[in-house]
Amino acid sequence: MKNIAISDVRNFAILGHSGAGKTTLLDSILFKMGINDRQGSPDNGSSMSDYTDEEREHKISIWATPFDGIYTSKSGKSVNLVMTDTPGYADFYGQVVSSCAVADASLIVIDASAGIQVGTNRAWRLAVARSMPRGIVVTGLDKDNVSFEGTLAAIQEVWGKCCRPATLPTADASAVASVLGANPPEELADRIAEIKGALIEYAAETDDTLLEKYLGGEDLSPEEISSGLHGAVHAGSLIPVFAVSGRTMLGVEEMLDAISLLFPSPEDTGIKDVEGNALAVDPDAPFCGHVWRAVNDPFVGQLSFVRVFSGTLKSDSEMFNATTDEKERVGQLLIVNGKKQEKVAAVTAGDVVAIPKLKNTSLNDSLCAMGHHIKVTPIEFPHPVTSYAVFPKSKGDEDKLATGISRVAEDDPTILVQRNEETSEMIIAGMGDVQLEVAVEKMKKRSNVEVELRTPKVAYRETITAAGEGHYKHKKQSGGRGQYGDVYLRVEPCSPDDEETFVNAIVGGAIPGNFIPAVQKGLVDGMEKGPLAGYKVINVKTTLYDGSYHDVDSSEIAFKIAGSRALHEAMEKARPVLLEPIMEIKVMIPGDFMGDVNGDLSHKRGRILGMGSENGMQVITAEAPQAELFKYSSELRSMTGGRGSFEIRFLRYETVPSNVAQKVIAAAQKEKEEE
Ligand SMILES: Nc1nc2c(ncn2[C@@H]2O[C@H](COP(=O)(O)OP(=O)(O)O)[C@@H](O)[C@H]2O)c(=O)[nH]1
Ligand SMILES: [Mg+2]
Repeated sequence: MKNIAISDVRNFAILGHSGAGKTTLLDSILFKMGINDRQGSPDNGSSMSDYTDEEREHKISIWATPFDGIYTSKSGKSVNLVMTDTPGYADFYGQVVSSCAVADASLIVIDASAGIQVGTNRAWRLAVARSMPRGIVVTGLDKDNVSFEGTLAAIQEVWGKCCRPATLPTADASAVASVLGANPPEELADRIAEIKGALIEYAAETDDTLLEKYLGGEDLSPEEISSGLHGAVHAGSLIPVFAVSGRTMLGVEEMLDAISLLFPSPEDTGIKDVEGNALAVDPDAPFCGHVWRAVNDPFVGQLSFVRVFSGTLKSDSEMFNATTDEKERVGQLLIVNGKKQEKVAAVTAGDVVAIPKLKNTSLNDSLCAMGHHIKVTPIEFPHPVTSYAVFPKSKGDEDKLATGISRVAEDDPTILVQRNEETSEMIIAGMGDVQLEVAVEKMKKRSNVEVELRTPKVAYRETITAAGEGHYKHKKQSGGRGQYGDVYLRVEPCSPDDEETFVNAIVGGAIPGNFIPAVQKGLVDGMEKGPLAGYKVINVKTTLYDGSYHDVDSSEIAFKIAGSRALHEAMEKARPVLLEPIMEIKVMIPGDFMGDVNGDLSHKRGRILGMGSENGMQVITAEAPQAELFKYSSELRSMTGGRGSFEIRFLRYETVPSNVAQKVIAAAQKEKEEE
């Protein structure tokens, strides 16, 4: 067990735009901490963080990867750093959401040669929404023609003066000095004195006694300054900015020293359970943790990653799953650093521990000490916005597909898999094409099944717009006993809320009572596949008003067939129409794209419902047919250079315009003929 106080734990998530340099920075931190004996890099596949096959192949981070180790500064002070490297690519945003849900702070990485980008803004908004204390890293300072001061000015312009340097580079970026340290390099002395003055003001403002002392003209002691700044970072009134090069390790040590001093500890964060009760962040309190990642990886096996919020968890013990109300047996506890695993006897608040082979536990479950029932708020993952129908490339691989697809969905909470009974398709839904492409590769590699993604079929519906009558006599005489069922019925439109959709108006026993359920069964069958194009029928009320029967030849099956056929005949006379799913879509974009996005939505048979702004983005709310939106995630990405995002949900069914309906009906007929 690590011999470190909870007040000396710093748990944070590393966030930012894809390619900003997060993983490179982390690799240099790991080298500095001695977790790695060399400096890994995502460029040549030696990164400790981007170690999975898919990350090495695509040369991007895909998974949230946690690290945990001890950092000892030059002064001899040790802290426990628990850090998660997150992907910047929008398709993998779910990983960022889960990392932030269990981190005490965030470190937002900005490439000095690119400035604030789409992914930086997305990370910032998430951190703000979660009220996370945060710091900013300006990296890439070894590159030509970059300026720390220039990037800082841009940051302050957008996010305000609360963003203040905690470390500063020399003009030639050969060294970095801590603003709070003694004996700064000559060339930085004036600038550091100026910033330090401002920082001391921040420190003083966090505490009334400090403020009094400061306003009275007294100097604050170094301890008072650092505890004041620690408070200011926690409150979000101060956002320290660090100058580094992840590549050359310039400023990495100075940054870690400052993080040790300034970032909050688990004790500061005031974690609450789902009912709002504060949890005691104390090794002696009852254990409480949350599963924020589940991994099924050939390298590391089956692991549940748990953030410990309070108490102590011991290996070879029992705990309680407060989400499923089941007892869970704990074997090993592992501190995992990429592919490296280290067994530990116990973990305490602030830690991220990996537990192998939990039987009754899945992602997003809360775990606690036996005899307790402590739950924290579950992570709310972003909803999938794009979907495809999945088919195995070779017939007969259906079973392998089912296993493969459920495995990828287990690892990634933003991938949902569902069978659409109406279209008989297996649907895989996710955040974007790259994510689903990676899922397809994984299925091939891990489950040995090659699959194809196609645009899903729309689950159209059929209904009627008028009343109509239908009659069908099912009569067969083929030797032996014949078949006889004769049905007259009427159909009329009804609303989805109507409870009575079948009326038996038979008088005088034209159809004997014992055959009525058979007619009804026939209607249910007939509604499953409508007369227009074989889609499910909705909002139709049927009245059975006449018929006839035969003493010997009438049977349930005969009345069932007659019911089903009479329904279709009646519907054909009742001006049947095709209905399609209409979705509500909420698109978030920077203002300059309003025209393009609006125009495109109108082209998609969309209706704009409203426009507004939210968190500095323009928001367009619209309704549009699902059929037009299957490719929206990639279309919006190319329209806005990745700066837009959207949410989508089902609203209702609506009549398909006749020109579109004709095509759908023709396609259905063709398919039927081919069968
Ligand atoms: N010159 C230079 N290149 C960097 C630096 N940090 C990252 N890179 C390069 O930028 C690319 C993206 O870096 P990566 O760490 O994968 O970015 P991430 O997507 O934010 O994790 C890689 O080719 C890195 O080698 C840096 O400090 N200096
Ligand atoms: Mg990365």
